Amino acid sequence: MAKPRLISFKICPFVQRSVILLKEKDIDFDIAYIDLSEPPEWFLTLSPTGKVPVLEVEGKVLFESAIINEYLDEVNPPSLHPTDPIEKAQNRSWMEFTSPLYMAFFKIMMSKTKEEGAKVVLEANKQLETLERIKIQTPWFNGEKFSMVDISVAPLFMRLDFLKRHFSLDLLDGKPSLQTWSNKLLARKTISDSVVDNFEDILMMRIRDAGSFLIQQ
Ligand SMILES: N[C@@H](CCC(=O)N[C@@H](CS)C(=O)NCC(=O)O)C(=O)O
Repeated sequence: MAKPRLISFKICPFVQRSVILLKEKDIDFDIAYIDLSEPPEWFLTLSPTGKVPVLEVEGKVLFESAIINEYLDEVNPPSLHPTDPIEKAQNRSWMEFTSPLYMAFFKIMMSKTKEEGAKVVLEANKQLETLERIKIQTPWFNGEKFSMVDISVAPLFMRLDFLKRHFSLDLLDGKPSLQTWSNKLLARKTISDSVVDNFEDILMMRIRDAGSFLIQQ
């Protein structure tokens, strides 16, 4: 495979999913960061949705993080999916399940009032409780084998850990299986290396700029 180029925004969790996969598979890649508040013309020409991630590979353009990751997994064996079709399909369902939780994190960051924030936290909590109930294997989602579904949730746990450490907002409180899973994921090198050095400073700046309820506490 020719060296792919990933177009990124520094705090985008969806790009982070692709970065983790690229690192897990030890694929050599270039990364270009853009500012989504002022996307460059070349990016708008390249991206059909105006969203990151975009992967340029073999002279082609791929978009949507799940599709990018499926492609990278397929052309760089061994696959990080289970081989059993039903188990693989179930994994994909749970990967899909985690995606709206990223929007919840974004809304928590951007909520201006405590009431607004509490509403999003309540909704996110329900989804996390569902995930807690089905996470019965350890250490990873499928037991001993690290897989795509672990990658899909890792950026979320990184952001929940950030909320806990900086704002004492602990969405994993009372969810021991998820907490154990999160600890394990956040200790993994491909995951800790999947964000830029000043990742938390940038998140903090966004929270301040948004006038978020988090900093009014
Ligand atoms: N479903 C998409 C979501 C990607 C996404 O929402 N990316 C955000 C940044 S984290 C974005 O590019 N937003 C720009 C916009 O919506 O205009 C994926 O998984 O790739």
